[in-house]
Amino acid sequence: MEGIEGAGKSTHVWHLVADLSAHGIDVVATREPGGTLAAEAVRTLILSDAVDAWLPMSEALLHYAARRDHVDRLIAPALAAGRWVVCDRFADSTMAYQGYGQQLGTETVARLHALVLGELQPDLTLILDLDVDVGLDRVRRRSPLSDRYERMDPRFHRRVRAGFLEIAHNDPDRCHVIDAGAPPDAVKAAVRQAVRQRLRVELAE
Ligand code: T5A
Repeated sequence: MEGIEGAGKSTHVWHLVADLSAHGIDVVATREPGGTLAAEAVRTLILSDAVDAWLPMSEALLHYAARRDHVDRLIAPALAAGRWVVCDRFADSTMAYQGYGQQLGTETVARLHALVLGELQPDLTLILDLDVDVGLDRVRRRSPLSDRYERMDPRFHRRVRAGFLEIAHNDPDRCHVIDAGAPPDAVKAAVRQAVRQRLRVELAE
């Protein structure tokens, strides 16, 4: 599940996991940056401190260090055991935030991905698309204490949103864009519909 700040990823990861579990699917919910002890430690490093604490390349390397640990210790073993994995953010976040947002460049992030994870990609990526101001407003209403990215310039967030849409445009077989400005129930129904169609699983209403 991908998208800008406040798009509703966490909310809909949990709805989806509940839907899949109710359908008898053995599913693991996890998040990035994080998901394992080491990756959660990297999360703390990345999300605290000043906006300019990390240079774009250092930050991308930290995200990929965390991701490799997350894949090796949690995601790959779960998949090997036949479980489903629903992840709140994954590699497209590095492409969108560091590649587009921090202007590290898409080629650089793609090379980093190939080096660290080879061709590993999710079977389905749901991109919750939302107006940047609406997303930041939702986040601020939820909690006035913001992390490093939430404090970044709205122009940064607009590049991130455009980045996600370009990722989806370039990889339509894997990515599905959902209007996250719709009411929560409509977003939930769109997520369910996309999972049904793309992963060919029956989910009850
Ligand atoms: N990052 C991460 C990178 O830069 N590179 C990377 O490679 C990776 C993996 C992670 C930060 O790290 C960056 C991106 C992030 O900035 P985080 O704390 O995990 O930090 O932040 P987010 O993933 O952005 O999570 P948020 O909690 O901020 O947003 P969510 O999960 O999209 O939104 P959610 O579900 O918590 O909802 C936000 C609020 O909106 C309401 C919810 O009730 C909640 O109050 N809401 C709605 N309101 C109205 N209508 C709807 N349809 C709504 N859906 C949800």
